[in-house]
Amino acid sequence: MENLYLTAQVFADWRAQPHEHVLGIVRFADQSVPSSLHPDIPYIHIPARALEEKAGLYEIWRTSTPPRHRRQGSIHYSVTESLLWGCLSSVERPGSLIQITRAAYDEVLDLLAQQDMPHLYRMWNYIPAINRLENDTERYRLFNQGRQEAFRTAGLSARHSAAATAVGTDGNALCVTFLAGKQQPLSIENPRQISAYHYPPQYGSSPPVFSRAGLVRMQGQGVLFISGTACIVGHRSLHVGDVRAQTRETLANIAALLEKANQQVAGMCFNLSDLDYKVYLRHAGDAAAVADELQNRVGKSAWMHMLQAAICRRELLVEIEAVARRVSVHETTA
Ligand code: 3EB
Repeated sequence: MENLYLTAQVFADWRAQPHEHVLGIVRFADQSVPSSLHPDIPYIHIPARALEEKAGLYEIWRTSTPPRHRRQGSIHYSVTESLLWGCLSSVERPGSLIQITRAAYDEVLDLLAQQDMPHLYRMWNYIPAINRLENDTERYRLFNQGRQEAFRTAGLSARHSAAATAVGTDGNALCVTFLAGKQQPLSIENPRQISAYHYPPQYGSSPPVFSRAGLVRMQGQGVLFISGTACIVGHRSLHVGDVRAQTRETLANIAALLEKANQQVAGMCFNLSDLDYKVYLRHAGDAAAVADELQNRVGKSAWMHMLQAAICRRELLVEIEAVARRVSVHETTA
Protein backbone atom coordinates (compact mmCIF):
# COMPACT_ATOMS: atom_id res chain seq x y z
CA MET A 1 0.00 0.00 0.00
CA GLU A 2 1.18 3.50 -0.67
CA ASN A 3 -0.20 7.01 -0.75
CA LEU A 4 1.07 9.65 -3.09
CA TYR A 5 0.35 13.31 -3.58
CA LEU A 6 0.08 14.89 -7.00
CA THR A 7 -0.72 18.43 -7.98
CA ALA A 8 -3.61 18.78 -10.41
CA GLN A 9 -1.19 19.29 -13.28
CA VAL A 10 0.77 16.10 -12.60
CA PHE A 11 -2.46 14.26 -11.92
CA ALA A 12 -3.66 15.10 -15.42
CA ASP A 13 -0.74 13.07 -16.86
CA TRP A 14 -0.96 10.33 -14.27
CA ARG A 15 -4.65 9.88 -15.05
CA ALA A 16 -3.81 8.71 -18.55
CA GLN A 17 -2.06 5.62 -17.19
CA PRO A 18 -3.91 2.44 -16.26
CA HIS A 19 -4.89 2.35 -12.59
CA GLU A 20 -5.92 -1.15 -11.68
CA HIS A 21 -4.46 -0.74 -8.24
CA VAL A 22 -6.10 2.43 -7.01
CA LEU A 23 -8.02 2.20 -3.74
CA GLY A 24 -9.31 5.73 -3.83
CA ILE A 25 -8.62 9.36 -4.58
CA VAL A 26 -9.04 12.43 -2.40
CA ARG A 27 -9.00 15.82 -4.07
CA PHE A 28 -8.37 18.92 -1.97
CA ALA A 29 -9.44 22.14 -3.65
CA ASP A 30 -11.75 25.14 -3.33
CA GLN A 31 -13.93 24.10 -6.22
CA SER A 32 -15.44 20.70 -6.78
CA VAL A 33 -15.03 18.98 -10.13
CA PRO A 34 -16.38 15.56 -11.10
CA SER A 35 -14.01 12.61 -11.01
CA SER A 36 -12.14 12.20 -14.26
CA LEU A 37 -11.42 8.55 -13.50
CA HIS A 38 -13.63 5.53 -13.93
CA PRO A 39 -16.77 6.06 -11.82
CA ASP A 40 -16.16 2.81 -9.94
CA ILE A 41 -13.03 4.23 -8.33
CA PRO A 42 -13.86 5.89 -5.00
CA TYR A 43 -13.32 9.63 -5.24
CA ILE A 44 -14.04 12.41 -2.78
CA HIS A 45 -13.62 16.16 -3.01
CA ILE A 46 -12.65 17.93 0.22
CA PRO A 47 -13.37 21.68 0.15
CA ALA A 48 -9.99 22.83 1.46
CA ARG A 49 -7.55 24.99 -0.45
CA ALA A 50 -4.31 23.38 -1.61
CA LEU A 51 -1.59 25.97 -1.21
CA GLU A 52 0.77 24.60 -3.86
CA GLU A 53 -1.65 24.80 -6.72
CA LYS A 54 -5.05 26.42 -6.99
CA ALA A 55 -6.36 23.58 -9.13
CA GLY A 56 -5.91 21.20 -6.23
CA LEU A 57 -3.90 18.47 -4.56
CA TYR A 58 -4.68 14.83 -5.22
CA GLU A 59 -4.06 12.16 -2.60
CA ILE A 60 -3.94 8.74 -4.19
CA TRP A 61 -4.13 5.47 -2.28
CA ARG A 62 -3.04 2.33 -4.09
CA THR A 63 -2.00 -1.25 -3.47
CA SER A 64 0.05 -3.96 -5.09
CA THR A 65 -3.02 -6.11 -5.77
CA PRO A 66 -6.09 -5.02 -7.72
CA PRO A 67 -8.98 -4.11 -5.40
CA ARG A 68 -12.69 -4.52 -5.96
CA HIS A 69 -14.69 -1.29 -5.88
CA ARG A 70 -18.05 -1.25 -4.13
CA ARG A 71 -20.74 1.04 -2.73
CA GLN A 72 -22.83 0.52 0.35
CA GLY A 73 -25.13 3.14 1.84
CA SER A 74 -23.21 6.39 1.75
CA ILE A 75 -19.80 4.68 1.60
CA HIS A 76 -17.81 4.19 -1.60
CA TYR A 77 -14.97 1.77 -0.94
CA SER A 78 -12.30 -0.51 -2.36
CA VAL A 79 -11.32 -3.81 -0.86
CA THR A 80 -8.43 -6.27 -1.29
CA GLU A 81 -7.59 -9.48 0.63
CA SER A 82 -6.21 -7.48 3.51
CA LEU A 83 -7.19 -3.80 3.18
CA LEU A 84 -10.28 -1.67 2.84
CA TRP A 85 -10.20 2.03 1.92
CA GLY A 86 -13.39 4.06 1.89
CA CYS A 87 -14.89 7.53 1.84
CA LEU A 88 -18.20 9.17 2.52
CA SER A 89 -19.64 12.62 2.72
CA SER A 90 -22.77 13.48 4.64
CA VAL A 91 -24.50 16.79 4.03
CA GLU A 92 -25.46 18.46 7.25
CA ARG A 93 -28.88 19.85 8.05
CA PRO A 94 -28.75 22.56 10.74
CA GLY A 95 -28.33 21.08 14.19
CA SER A 96 -27.53 17.57 13.01
CA LEU A 97 -23.75 17.27 13.46
CA ILE A 98 -23.89 14.78 16.35
CA GLN A 99 -26.39 12.62 14.50
CA ILE A 100 -24.63 12.60 11.14
CA THR A 101 -21.28 11.87 12.81
CA ARG A 102 -22.80 9.01 14.74
CA ALA A 103 -24.51 7.70 11.60
CA ALA A 104 -21.31 7.96 9.52
CA TYR A 105 -19.28 6.07 12.11
CA ASP A 106 -22.02 3.47 12.59
CA GLU A 107 -21.98 2.86 8.85
CA VAL A 108 -18.20 2.58 8.71
CA LEU A 109 -18.03 0.20 11.68
CA ASP A 110 -20.88 -1.94 10.28
CA LEU A 111 -19.17 -2.21 6.92
CA LEU A 112 -15.87 -3.23 8.51
CA ALA A 113 -17.54 -5.90 10.63
CA GLN A 114 -19.39 -7.20 7.60
CA GLN A 115 -16.27 -7.31 5.43
CA ASP A 116 -14.22 -8.88 8.20
CA MET A 117 -11.80 -5.93 8.23
CA PRO A 118 -12.14 -5.31 11.95
CA HIS A 119 -9.20 -2.96 12.48
CA LEU A 120 -9.25 0.71 11.64
CA TYR A 121 -5.77 1.92 10.72
CA ARG A 122 -6.48 5.54 9.96
CA MET A 123 -9.42 7.95 9.86
CA TRP A 124 -9.62 11.45 8.40
CA ASN A 125 -12.47 13.73 9.41
CA TYR A 126 -13.19 17.02 7.61
CA ILE A 127 -15.74 18.95 9.63
CA PRO A 128 -17.72 21.99 8.42
CA ALA A 129 -17.30 25.12 10.61
CA ILE A 130 -15.30 23.07 13.12
CA ASN A 131 -14.74 25.94 15.59
CA ARG A 132 -18.18 27.51 15.43
CA LEU A 133 -20.32 27.49 18.56
CA GLU A 134 -23.69 25.83 18.45
CA ASN A 135 -25.77 26.40 21.59
CA ASP A 136 -22.54 27.37 23.38
CA THR A 137 -20.75 24.18 22.41
CA GLU A 138 -17.97 24.13 19.85
CA ARG A 139 -18.89 21.95 16.91
CA TYR A 140 -15.69 19.89 17.19
CA ARG A 141 -17.02 18.78 20.57
CA LEU A 142 -20.35 17.79 19.03
CA PHE A 143 -18.41 15.75 16.49
CA ASN A 144 -16.53 14.10 19.37
CA GLN A 145 -19.80 13.17 21.02
CA GLY A 146 -21.15 11.48 17.89
CA ARG A 147 -17.88 9.65 17.28
CA GLN A 148 -17.59 8.46 20.86
CA GLU A 149 -21.19 7.18 20.88
CA ALA A 150 -20.55 5.11 17.77
CA PHE A 151 -17.31 3.58 19.11
CA ARG A 152 -18.92 2.89 22.46
CA THR A 153 -21.97 1.23 20.93
CA ALA A 154 -19.71 -0.95 18.81
CA GLY A 155 -17.86 -1.98 21.98
CA LEU A 156 -14.53 -0.59 20.81
CA SER A 157 -12.15 0.63 23.47
CA ALA A 158 -10.33 3.95 23.17
CA ARG A 159 -7.04 2.15 23.74
CA HIS A 160 -7.39 0.45 20.39
CA SER A 161 -8.65 3.51 18.56
CA ALA A 162 -7.24 4.43 15.18
CA ALA A 163 -4.80 7.12 14.26
CA ALA A 164 -6.83 10.10 13.01
CA THR A 165 -7.08 13.64 11.76
CA ALA A 166 -9.96 16.01 12.46
CA VAL A 167 -9.78 19.43 10.81
CA GLY A 168 -12.16 21.93 9.30
CA THR A 169 -13.55 22.12 5.80
CA ASP A 170 -15.18 25.00 3.93
CA GLY A 171 -18.09 22.88 2.71
CA ASN A 172 -21.38 21.90 4.31
CA ALA A 173 -20.78 18.15 4.44
CA LEU A 174 -18.94 16.03 6.97
CA CYS A 175 -16.33 14.15 4.93
CA VAL A 176 -14.71 11.00 6.24
CA THR A 177 -12.06 8.83 4.65
CA PHE A 178 -10.61 5.72 6.23
CA LEU A 179 -8.28 2.79 5.86
CA ALA A 180 -8.88 -0.51 7.63
CA GLY A 181 -7.58 -4.04 7.47
CA LYS A 182 -7.26 -7.54 8.87
CA GLN A 183 -4.34 -6.90 11.16
CA GLN A 184 -4.47 -5.33 14.57
CA PRO A 185 -2.25 -2.25 14.50
CA LEU A 186 0.17 -1.48 17.26
CA SER A 187 -1.11 1.75 18.84
CA ILE A 188 1.59 4.24 19.74
CA GLU A 189 1.03 7.08 22.18
CA ASN A 190 3.23 10.13 22.59
CA PRO A 191 5.12 10.41 25.89
CA ARG A 192 5.00 14.21 25.56
CA GLN A 193 1.21 14.25 25.32
CA ILE A 194 -1.66 12.90 27.35
CA SER A 195 -3.59 10.40 25.26
CA ALA A 196 -6.41 12.34 23.58
CA TYR A 197 -8.98 9.88 24.97
CA HIS A 198 -7.77 10.92 28.45
CA TYR A 199 -8.01 14.69 27.90
CA PRO A 200 -9.61 16.37 30.94
CA PRO A 201 -13.24 17.56 30.60
CA GLN A 202 -12.24 21.19 29.93
CA TYR A 203 -11.83 20.09 26.28
CA GLY A 204 -15.34 18.68 26.10
CA SER A 205 -17.43 16.10 27.90
CA SER A 206 -16.68 13.43 25.27
CA PRO A 207 -12.95 13.10 24.65
CA PRO A 208 -11.58 12.72 21.13
CA VAL A 209 -11.19 9.01 20.46
CA PHE A 210 -8.01 8.48 18.46
CA SER A 211 -4.47 7.24 18.98
CA ARG A 212 -1.35 9.30 18.25
CA ALA A 213 -0.02 6.76 15.74
CA GLY A 214 -0.57 3.21 14.58
CA LEU A 215 1.94 0.76 13.13
CA VAL A 216 0.85 -1.95 10.73
CA ARG A 217 2.91 -4.60 9.01
CA MET A 218 2.19 -4.91 5.31
CA GLN A 219 4.17 -7.25 3.07
CA GLY A 220 7.42 -6.89 4.93
CA GLN A 221 7.02 -3.14 5.41
CA GLY A 222 6.29 -1.39 8.64
CA VAL A 223 3.79 1.37 7.90
CA LEU A 224 3.39 4.03 10.55
CA PHE A 225 0.27 6.20 10.39
CA ILE A 226 0.96 9.42 12.27
CA SER A 227 -2.17 11.23 13.40
CA GLY A 228 -2.74 14.91 12.94
CA THR A 229 -0.23 16.37 15.40
CA ALA A 230 -0.33 19.84 16.85
CA CYS A 231 1.40 22.06 19.37
CA ILE A 232 -0.03 20.30 22.42
CA VAL A 233 2.17 19.24 25.33
CA GLY A 234 0.47 17.34 28.13
CA HIS A 235 -3.04 18.45 27.26
CA ARG A 236 -2.29 22.17 26.79
CA SER A 237 -1.85 24.20 23.63
CA LEU A 238 1.46 26.05 23.75
CA HIS A 239 2.93 29.05 21.89
CA VAL A 240 -0.39 30.77 21.29
CA GLY A 241 -0.06 33.24 18.40
CA ASP A 242 3.41 32.03 17.30
CA VAL A 243 3.15 29.82 14.23
CA ARG A 244 6.89 29.18 14.00
CA ALA A 245 7.11 27.98 17.61
CA GLN A 246 3.96 25.90 17.10
CA THR A 247 5.57 24.22 14.10
CA ARG A 248 8.76 23.43 16.04
CA GLU A 249 6.79 21.99 18.96
CA THR A 250 4.64 19.93 16.59
CA LEU A 251 7.78 18.50 14.97
CA ALA A 252 9.16 17.71 18.43
CA ASN A 253 5.93 15.78 19.04
CA ILE A 254 6.34 13.86 15.79
CA ALA A 255 9.99 13.15 16.60
CA ALA A 256 8.95 11.79 20.01
CA LEU A 257 6.39 9.53 18.33
CA LEU A 258 8.99 8.17 15.92
CA GLU A 259 11.34 7.51 18.81
CA LYS A 260 8.59 5.69 20.68
CA ALA A 261 7.80 3.59 17.59
CA ASN A 262 11.49 2.73 17.21
CA GLN A 263 11.60 1.62 20.87
CA GLN A 264 8.40 -0.41 20.69
CA VAL A 265 9.39 -2.30 17.57
CA ALA A 266 12.67 -4.17 17.33
CA GLY A 267 14.67 -3.20 14.26
CA MET A 268 12.66 -0.07 13.41
CA CYS A 269 14.37 3.17 12.53
CA PHE A 270 11.85 5.76 11.48
CA ASN A 271 13.38 9.15 10.89
CA LEU A 272 11.92 12.64 10.43
CA SER A 273 13.70 13.00 7.11
CA ASP A 274 11.86 9.98 5.60
CA LEU A 275 8.41 11.46 5.92
CA ASP A 276 6.09 13.02 3.37
CA TYR A 277 4.28 15.66 5.43
CA LYS A 278 0.71 16.83 5.02
CA VAL A 279 0.35 20.19 6.71
CA TYR A 280 -2.91 21.95 7.61
CA LEU A 281 -2.65 25.71 8.13
CA ARG A 282 -5.31 27.88 9.67
CA HIS A 283 -3.97 30.88 7.73
CA ALA A 284 -2.63 30.51 4.20
CA GLY A 285 -0.29 33.41 4.89
CA ASP A 286 1.72 31.26 7.33
CA ALA A 287 2.85 28.87 4.58
CA ALA A 288 6.32 30.33 4.09
CA ALA A 289 7.11 30.46 7.82
CA VAL A 290 5.93 26.88 8.39
CA ALA A 291 7.82 25.58 5.35
CA ASP A 292 10.95 27.32 6.62
CA GLU A 293 10.66 25.74 10.09
CA LEU A 294 10.00 22.33 8.58
CA GLN A 295 13.04 22.59 6.34
CA ASN A 296 15.20 23.80 9.21
CA ARG A 297 14.31 20.71 11.20
CA VAL A 298 13.96 18.07 8.51
CA GLY A 299 16.21 19.28 5.69
CA LYS A 300 15.89 21.43 2.59
CA SER A 301 14.57 18.52 0.55
CA ALA A 302 11.67 17.86 2.94
CA TRP A 303 8.48 16.66 1.26
CA MET A 304 5.40 18.60 2.27
CA HIS A 305 1.94 19.37 1.02
CA MET A 306 0.04 22.28 2.47
CA LEU A 307 -3.67 22.73 2.83
CA GLN A 308 -5.66 25.52 4.37
CA ALA A 309 -7.98 24.19 7.06
CA ALA A 310 -9.15 25.21 10.50
CA ILE A 311 -7.67 23.21 13.39
CA CYS A 312 -9.78 21.77 16.19
CA ARG A 313 -8.68 24.25 18.84
CA ARG A 314 -9.02 27.94 18.04
CA GLU A 315 -5.52 28.79 19.25
CA LEU A 316 -3.82 26.17 17.09
CA LEU A 317 -2.45 27.47 13.81
CA VAL A 318 -0.90 24.34 12.33
CA GLU A 319 -1.39 20.58 12.36
CA ILE A 320 0.85 18.03 10.66
CA GLU A 321 0.28 14.37 9.73
CA ALA A 322 2.33 11.81 7.87
CA VAL A 323 2.66 8.21 6.81
CA ALA A 324 6.06 6.60 7.27
CA ARG A 325 7.23 3.38 5.66
CA ARG A 326 10.15 1.15 6.57
CA VAL A 327 11.22 -2.22 5.25
CA SER A 328 12.02 -5.23 7.45
CA VAL A 329 9.99 -5.20 10.60
CA HIS A 330 11.15 -7.91 12.92
CA GLU A 331 9.24 -8.50 16.12
CA THR A 332 6.70 -6.30 17.72
CA THR A 333 6.82 -5.89 21.45
CA ALA A 334 4.47 -4.27 23.97
C1 3EB B 1 -4.94 17.04 19.29
O1 3EB B 1 -3.86 16.46 19.43
C2 3EB B 1 -5.04 17.92 18.10
O2 3EB B 1 -10.16 14.45 16.95
O3 3EB B 1 -9.50 12.91 15.56
C3 3EB B 1 -5.47 15.74 16.03
C4 3EB B 1 -5.72 14.52 15.40
C5 3EB B 1 -6.48 16.39 16.68
C6 3EB B 1 -6.98 13.94 15.45
C7 3EB B 1 -9.31 13.95 16.23
C8 3EB B 1 -7.74 15.80 16.74
C9 3EB B 1 -7.99 14.59 16.14
O4 3EB B 1 -5.86 16.95 20.09
C10 3EB B 1 -6.26 17.71 17.31
